[in-house]
Amino acid sequence: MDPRNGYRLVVVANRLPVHYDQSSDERWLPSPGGLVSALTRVLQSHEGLWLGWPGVTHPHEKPTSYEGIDLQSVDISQDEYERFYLGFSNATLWPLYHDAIRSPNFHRHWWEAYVTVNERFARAAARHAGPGATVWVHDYQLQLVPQMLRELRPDLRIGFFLHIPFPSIELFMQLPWRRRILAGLLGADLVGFQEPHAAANFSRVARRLLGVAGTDARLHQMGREVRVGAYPISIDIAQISRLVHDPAVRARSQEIRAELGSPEVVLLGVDRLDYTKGIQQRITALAELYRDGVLQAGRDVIVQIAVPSRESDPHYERERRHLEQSVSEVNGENGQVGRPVVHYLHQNMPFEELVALYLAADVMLVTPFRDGMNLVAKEYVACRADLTGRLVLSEFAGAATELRAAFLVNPHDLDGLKESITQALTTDEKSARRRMARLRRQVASRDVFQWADGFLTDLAGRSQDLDEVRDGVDDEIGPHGGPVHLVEGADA
Ligand code: GDG
Repeated sequence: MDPRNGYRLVVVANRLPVHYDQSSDERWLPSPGGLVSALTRVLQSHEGLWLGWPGVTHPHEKPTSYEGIDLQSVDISQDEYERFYLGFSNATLWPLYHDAIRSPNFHRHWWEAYVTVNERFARAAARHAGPGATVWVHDYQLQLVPQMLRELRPDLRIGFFLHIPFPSIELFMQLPWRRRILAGLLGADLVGFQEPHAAANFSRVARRLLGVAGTDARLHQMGREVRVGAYPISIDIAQISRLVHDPAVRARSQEIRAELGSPEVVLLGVDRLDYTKGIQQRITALAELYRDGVLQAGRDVIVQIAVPSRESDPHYERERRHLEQSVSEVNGENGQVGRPVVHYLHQNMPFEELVALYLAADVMLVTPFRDGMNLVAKEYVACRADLTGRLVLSEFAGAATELRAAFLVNPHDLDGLKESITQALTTDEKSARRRMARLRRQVASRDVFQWADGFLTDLAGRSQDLDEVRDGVDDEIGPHGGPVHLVEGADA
């Protein structure tokens, strides 16, 4: 491909797949994760371009390539960082789309910055995409880009995928700019969500608010057809399998158990430190289980990894303070010198270490109040090749739509949370193994590469008709890894 004629495939995401690291000589380091691997591989095979913000407001030098793919930076000023990123993206849309578990703030000057930055992304995509190219736009920070881009470049094929939940109509209606956001998304040819329920929420609110015609799967907007579907994201299963069978990782997992004092049971939580993840509530439930005698100091140990996130945001800072206070209270009441009951780490770690932790954990606690998918749940399952391990999973994580064999829980219900953890701890081995086998079959049915291929295949229009796929599939996952058949709990 000759970049002067434009790229055949452009991924547009708020962040580039690299980040600036001041403590490193290399400066630009890869941002790890299955999504980055999947999109990188797709872009490599199409010689495509990744367009995004490098994560710093005034980079001295900009990254131009990563793993053989071209990168194009979109700049964001400090003022825009505050209004577009911290403000509208993370303090308006993020809480609103996560069931408003914190009150969303609505400010016109934040919205203005959101429009300006989305325009900049759309113009950059329009500049770099070749004739008739495919542009895949990602996530809630860029919901206006599809329509803006279509106006600039009607020849493009545009896909949009939302990584977080799409809220119920009642909540979405709160948004003062709700029509603009909907119109922005309807600029795409295919709008993808993590769950059928989210897809249905979107189609219904589009019909109600904009009077758009169509079904939950197909909408008709100004003479165009917009397809809507669920494409539940997955993980890099092969990478995890490699690590699970790596002797060094296995040895490390045993070492971790020894370092924890060789307890009988290790319970693990791994989350970005975010109020949506329900970490605080989980620690409260665990503290009560120690008090009730279900958990015993010395016998049962908790490891909570809270990955630093959005640290410049005062809400996140407060969340961290509360959490750390709770952790210290549980340890104060139940721990011994050199033997805390909660091992709390507020840090990033290499993925190998994370896999060693997954291998070391008997019970995995994934209890967000709301989550688009939650990849940690799938990663844990992918690690348990010997069918050991028990997964406690929130009903409000997108992953619960697929992982029905987990110990499902409503994290708002503290007693229910305690009961589910107790059930996970006490269920007999045979039925726990049966559950894990079912979970593993589900996770193995599609990896993140099939997810990306599935979305792009449908965007290219080469796949079966979406409705046909829906009508013809009984289990949760369709061919090409998506779309997904409507499941229990989704509205009729
Ligand atoms: C959004 C949506 C949706 C965590 N700590 C470390 C580390 N991780 C990796 C995990 C996992 C990923 O980060 C976290 O993924 P989640 O899905 O849990 O969460 P979000 O960051 O909230 O992501 C979410 C996702 O987008 C994808 O669509 O599932 O619902 O909110 O892969 O392994 N990786 C490394 N070190 C760590 O310390 N290397």
